[in-house]
Amino acid sequence: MTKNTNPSAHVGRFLTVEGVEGVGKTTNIDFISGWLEGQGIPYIHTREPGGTPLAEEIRELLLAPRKEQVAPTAELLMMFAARAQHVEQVIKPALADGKWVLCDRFTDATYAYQGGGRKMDFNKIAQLESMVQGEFRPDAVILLDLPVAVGLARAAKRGALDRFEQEAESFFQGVRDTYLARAKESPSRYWLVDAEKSLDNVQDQIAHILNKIVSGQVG
Ligand code: T5A
Repeated sequence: MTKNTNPSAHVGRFLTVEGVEGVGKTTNIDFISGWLEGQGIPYIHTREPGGTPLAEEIRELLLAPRKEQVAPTAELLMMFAARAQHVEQVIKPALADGKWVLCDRFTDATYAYQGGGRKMDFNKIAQLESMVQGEFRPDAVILLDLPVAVGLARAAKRGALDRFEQEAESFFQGVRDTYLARAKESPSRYWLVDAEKSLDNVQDQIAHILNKIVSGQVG
């Protein structure tokens, strides 16, 4: 791999990776990390919910299976509480330092899971997004897409299911539909990847996208 000499590669970019359960985010984020290293692009890798000690504690609260029903509003507020901490303590400082931020999920996941999955009002999510982030948004979203049943089967092979993974298939169908609708609404920000293909094929698609992002092309 030749190093990137394009000066725009050395301006911090905020890149997020999204998709339903088992779509291969973790696997492909490792691939993206290797690609950025190969290009000599400074970056940090982080995740949501989480990314700071406080936000990671909130993640544990959110993901732990529990007998008590979690009120959707409580879940939504915890997602944004973790995000507020993460954006201020980690994401913005890294971007200000000229680093790329590679983030496993961000606010698009809130629209997809709390909006599309839990059926919470998208306007309420937008209000919180505005309160926590102002106009701050990812520069690019890589959306890994596959049929829900395929992703759930992959996720089930990994062992114990967290609180979200225990939801019904219809919940994840709402998640996937919302991601796809958002990608359609904002084609300049979303890059769609067919994640049902073999891992080699998926990573070829991602490398192609990364080359375009580095060279400043839109989605
Ligand atoms: N959440 C999050 C919200 O509800 N609202 C929010 O605002 C946010 C930010 C935690 C949960 O929080 C929710 C969504 C989530 O339920 P998470 O940790 O990102 O988020 O949880 P998961 O989606 O479960 O992420 P995982 O990392 O556990 O799964 P991945 O990354 O999608 O899948 P991965 O890479 O582990 O791959 C799964 C398996 O498939 C294989 C892999 O080898 C692995 O075994 N695989 C393939 N197999 C065949 N072909 C391919 N192309 C393959 N790619 C991967």
